[in-house]
Amino acid sequence: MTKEEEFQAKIDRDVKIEPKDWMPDAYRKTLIRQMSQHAHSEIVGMLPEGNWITRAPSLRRKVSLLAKVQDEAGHGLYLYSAVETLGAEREKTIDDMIAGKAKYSSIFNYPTLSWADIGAVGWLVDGAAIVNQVALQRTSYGPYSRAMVKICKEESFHQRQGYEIMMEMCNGTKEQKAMAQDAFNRFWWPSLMMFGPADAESPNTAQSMAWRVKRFTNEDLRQQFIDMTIPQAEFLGLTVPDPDLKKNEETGNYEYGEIDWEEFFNVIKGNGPCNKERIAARRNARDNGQWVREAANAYAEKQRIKKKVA
Ligand code: BYC
Repeated sequence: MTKEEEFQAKIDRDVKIEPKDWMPDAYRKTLIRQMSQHAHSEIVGMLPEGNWITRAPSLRRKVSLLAKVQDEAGHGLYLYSAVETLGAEREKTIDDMIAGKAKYSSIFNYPTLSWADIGAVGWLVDGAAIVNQVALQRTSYGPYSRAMVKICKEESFHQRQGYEIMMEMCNGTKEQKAMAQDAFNRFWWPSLMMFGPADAESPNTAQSMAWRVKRFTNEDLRQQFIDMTIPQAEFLGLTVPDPDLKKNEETGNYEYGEIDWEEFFNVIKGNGPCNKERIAARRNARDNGQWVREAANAYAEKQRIKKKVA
């Protein structure tokens, strides 16, 4: 058996690949691409929500939003550490994102215009993230799969935090219900786009499925999310902004209208409503944090020399 065949046989037996194991270069590259983009998404995802921390309507809401945003920072850090186990440099992956060479999730290029958007983000965006990440708990690369287990536990609190905001607004005044509906209208379609292009338009899916990096296709996960979310929208008394949505009684799945793929590709090319603002915020954070990284490295170096001398 060649090294490649041995590797694939291991994958087929569902044995996890660990950092020191032999792996094809293309597998390593795919993981670095997906995992670093996942890490960037967690960090950029803090921005639209962070926007509402100072304006949360009560202390209780502020505390839970703060905790959620802090969790996202943690998720980014686990994922950057997992990327480093593949030999990639964290700083280089961040530079690639700032230069527009590496992506982050399209969803974070939409603005959060009202408090109801914080409800919609928790409910829909974290809801979509959970569907994707529950599947990734079984991904073939050990460190990624283990990071996902911890992340999923925290995401379910995030989703409930969002849904609770939506429940309260939908049971509130007419104006609050209208705000919830407006947030739903704006976040529904971009949430569906989070799962990526249709399978026929997804260049990476076939190989990633064969390597079990991805356990389901983009369309399978999107369908799972829709089937899970429609009953939740009905419970809230919200109208799904899709006139073509209907349940197929035979399959039990909801059939949905055409996704605006032109909008999606435009957003991932850098032309969404907030792309420039998000990248500028990340660039500032990198540049303003440079002295902290230099000081930390200098301190670590000093400790290393001290140890060597002693
Ligand atoms: N946005 O061949 P495809 C969160 C790109 S954050 C932008 O299907 P793949 C949270 C794709 O990268 C959730 N780009 O790719 C945080 C590829 O371009 P490149 C983040 C997208 O990798 C804070 C091209 O389109 N979750 O949970 O097989 C607050 C062709 O696509 C998107 C993850 O990152 C998109 N939506 O499948 C709240 C999950 N979709 O890379 C919540 C991990 C596609 O060749 N990632 N593209 O230049 C994945 O599961 C997969 O990478 C994807 C895409 C399903 C996203």
